[in-house]
Amino acid sequence: MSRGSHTKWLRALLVFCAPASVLAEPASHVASPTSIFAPASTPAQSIFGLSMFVLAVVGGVFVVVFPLLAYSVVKFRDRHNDDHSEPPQIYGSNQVELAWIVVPILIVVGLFLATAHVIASIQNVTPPSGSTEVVVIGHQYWWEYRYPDLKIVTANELHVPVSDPAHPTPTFLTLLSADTDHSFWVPRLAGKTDLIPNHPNRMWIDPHEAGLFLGQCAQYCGTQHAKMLLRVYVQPREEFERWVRDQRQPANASSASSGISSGKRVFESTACTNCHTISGTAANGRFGPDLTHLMSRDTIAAGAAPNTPENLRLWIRNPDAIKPGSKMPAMGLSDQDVNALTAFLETLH
Ligand code: HEC
Ligand SMILES: [Cu+2]
Repeated sequence: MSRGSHTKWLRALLVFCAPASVLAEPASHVASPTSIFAPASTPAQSIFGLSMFVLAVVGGVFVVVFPLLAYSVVKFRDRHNDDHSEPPQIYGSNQVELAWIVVPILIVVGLFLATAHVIASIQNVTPPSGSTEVVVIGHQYWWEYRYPDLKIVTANELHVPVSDPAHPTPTFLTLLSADTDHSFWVPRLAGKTDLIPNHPNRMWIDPHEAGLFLGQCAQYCGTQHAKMLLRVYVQPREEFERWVRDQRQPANASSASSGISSGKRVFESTACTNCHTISGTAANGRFGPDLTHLMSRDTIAAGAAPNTPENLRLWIRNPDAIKPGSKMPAMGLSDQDVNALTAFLETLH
């Protein structure tokens, strides 16, 4: 072999081994915030364990089969001095035939049982006391979150408490859709579950550590499907309870300055109220996100943009500038009205 072909083989080997080195990296160093290799919740851990088991089994098959294949390819390759007559033929061998039927069946049955076990262990869980119930409603292109017991309605940023594995306080999600199919997938917390119109689905998460967990609508649902991002804020118990208290307050629609009160007037006298709710005002629309505590959110439009005054102004003037094809219309308001509206929205803590 020449030097050139040596480096070629080496490079091929490196490409081949790269995925394995990703697996070997410790969970905390995983670069992607949506890595399935860094599970932080029981359902995600079970799925991760199953993936590793399947990978080990198929890896074992590969390790046995590939060298045999490579050996035969090299050993029995066409040589120039071959006489090209047929090798001796063998008909029927009970041992060989049994081996290649029974062994694969055992492997497939093993994979089937392991998968069925994981599915059952995730699905057959009844909510323990102390668990949180959330109704998740998928909309084109945003998420509605309702906490029926806590009487909270919010959007796009799901808040849940940390669950100590010794005393689990999981969060159970009932998944609904207002229009078409969506799919809830936060890879570090759980597997993917669809939101299907007229077919409520259930899933649960019990995040073991605090932090922000990201995901993405995982079922194509229309033009802005790609900007239908999932943000799950996992908080220590006290912090979560503080969030709950704040969300239960009525809107802080103080009209301290004349700019703010004129913004409130614009809001209440235009179609905003048909699509949006602000508790304590006449606005009770449900087509768009609840804005009662808009300023408690880090992002707007399902994670499409940070929640800054500039982005709010841009969004109200022309939603398509941030999310082309979103279901909120540009209202054609004057600059003055847009500024007043933005000032008003910024009081919604
Ligand atoms: C026809 C219904 C409709 C009208 C009218 C409407 N909106 Fe919206 N609005 C939506 C929808 C739908 C979304 C979610 C868009 C998305 O994320 O894809 C939205 C999102 C928003 C958001 C971002 C909220 C968040 O948490 O992501 C703000 C702020 C907002 N609208 C303000 C307004 C204001 C102010 C008006 C009046 C000038 C208004 N909207 C009029 C439907 C409407
Ligand atoms: Cu979607």
